[in-house]
Amino acid sequence: MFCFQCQEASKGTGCTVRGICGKPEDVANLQDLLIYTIKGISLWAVEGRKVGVVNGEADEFIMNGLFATITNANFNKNVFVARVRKGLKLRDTLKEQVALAGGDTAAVTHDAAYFTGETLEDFEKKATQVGVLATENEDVRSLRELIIYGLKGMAAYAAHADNLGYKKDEIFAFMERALAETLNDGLTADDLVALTLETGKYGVDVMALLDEANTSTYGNPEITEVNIGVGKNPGILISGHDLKDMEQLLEQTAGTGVDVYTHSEMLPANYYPAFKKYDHFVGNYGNAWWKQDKEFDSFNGPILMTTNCLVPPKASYKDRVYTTSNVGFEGLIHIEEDEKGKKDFTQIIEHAKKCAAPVEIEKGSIVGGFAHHTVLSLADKVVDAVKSGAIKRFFVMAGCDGRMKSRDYYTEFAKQLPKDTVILTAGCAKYKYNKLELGDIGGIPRILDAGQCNDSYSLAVIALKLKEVFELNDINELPISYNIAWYEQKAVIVLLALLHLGVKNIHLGPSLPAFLSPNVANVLVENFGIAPMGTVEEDMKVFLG
Ligand code: FSO
Ligand code: SF4
Repeated sequence: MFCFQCQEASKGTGCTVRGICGKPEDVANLQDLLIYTIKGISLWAVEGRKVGVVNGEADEFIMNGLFATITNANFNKNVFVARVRKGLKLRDTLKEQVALAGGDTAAVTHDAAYFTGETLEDFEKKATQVGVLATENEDVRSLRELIIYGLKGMAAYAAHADNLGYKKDEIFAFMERALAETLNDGLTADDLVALTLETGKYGVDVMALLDEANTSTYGNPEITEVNIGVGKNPGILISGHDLKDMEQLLEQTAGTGVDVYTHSEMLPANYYPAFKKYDHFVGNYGNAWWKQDKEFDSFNGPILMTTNCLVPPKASYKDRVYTTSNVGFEGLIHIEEDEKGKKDFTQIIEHAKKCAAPVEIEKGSIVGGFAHHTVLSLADKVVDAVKSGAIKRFFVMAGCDGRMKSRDYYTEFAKQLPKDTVILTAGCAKYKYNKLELGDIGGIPRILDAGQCNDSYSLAVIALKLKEVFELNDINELPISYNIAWYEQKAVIVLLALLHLGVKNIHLGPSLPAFLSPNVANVLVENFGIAPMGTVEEDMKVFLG
């Protein structure tokens, strides 16, 4: 195996025996083969679109396949074997559709569009030939993977929007074109850089689409005080990012005597008006994903993982973890949806009834809900505070949290920020500082949490609005600095989206991606001023002059 897609890539170069995330070698290889299969489907999808063939099933298969290979999403070998098998069938159906519609089938020559296999042995053999290292030139490999990881993040966000009935054909068409181009040996490094930036453009589009899906379905997030203590009833803990799952779980648990708590990236569900009507929605339990090995233990009740980040579960709570959608782990019960998009959570609810109430690990509350609608409704106040000098600078500290000790930097950075600065956050990165007492500036809290990592879109909307209000020509003239923490591939699409919007001088930590070759890293440094995280003191000087 060779995998270097996340921030924890072994030795800063790549995992070669078993992932630091716990992904075993056979699963890593089968994920490579699924990506290769998806590229093959994409070759036909691109050709098909030229003659009016659009296959919705293939679009969804590609989206979900990308999503399932994101770090900490799916560790189940059987899922990948089944998906490769299904993918090959879909690919061949699409090929026939293209031929029937008079498409240029001879134009498609790549092996990914034709290879065959049926048994596990066939797949395992093929998988070793089509992984990341199959691209020999390290710069081309780096750019191809940068694009693919951006697409994985894009696919995750597209999938959440799709679950709420929002989709855009342009986004599927782009994913397919970009995937097909990662097999094109005729592209130059410059072509691939251009495609990387274009990926950022569609990153903005997909986050806007998901924002529309979430806010039209559940209302605009509101300023909310979220309880972090516990009640007396048994509870179900829901983690991941999918709000449709959240809605269905709340509906089905109402009146059962079972409470619902959010974990990690589901915390922002507390900010949506549609979910506030449920009295048994108690609040948030615990912290970012990587603390689940302790927090799932003390929670006592069942846990529903709607997306990443799943950590291979410990024996002490393994029988209480349920998965759904693209999450998977051998031995855990997986909840499927029916044809109408409904999921039956009865067995989780019945399981919860037999469990003790959660052990209280924290008390009190945290405040969030500062997505674009709320912040823009406070725009006058914010603008006045900037004009009067009460707020000197904003720090966008969005992204991910993770278990590396070096991430303590972000806690320290937040603590040392001058009192006339405000942190704008989104994603699980917030858990590094969202329980600090940083106070407020004239009633504006010094930490404004917009929501999940996809709600980084909100931060971009806020920045663009401020640029307009202050009549600036360039988003970089705003008093906003970007100190982003990344971990997995959703952070890659967020980063590419910010680059597309013209944001410069982003600091990225706790380490630069292993998949950036020295030359590609240089392109990012020279054209966008991307810089690695330094020490808190050094960075504070750089940001504050
Ligand atoms: Fe975190 Fe995991 Fe949202 Fe990621 S829970 S690390 S960027 O999956 O998606 O922020
Ligand atoms: Fe290693 Fe990250 Fe890949 Fe897991 S996802 S195998 S930790 S690089």
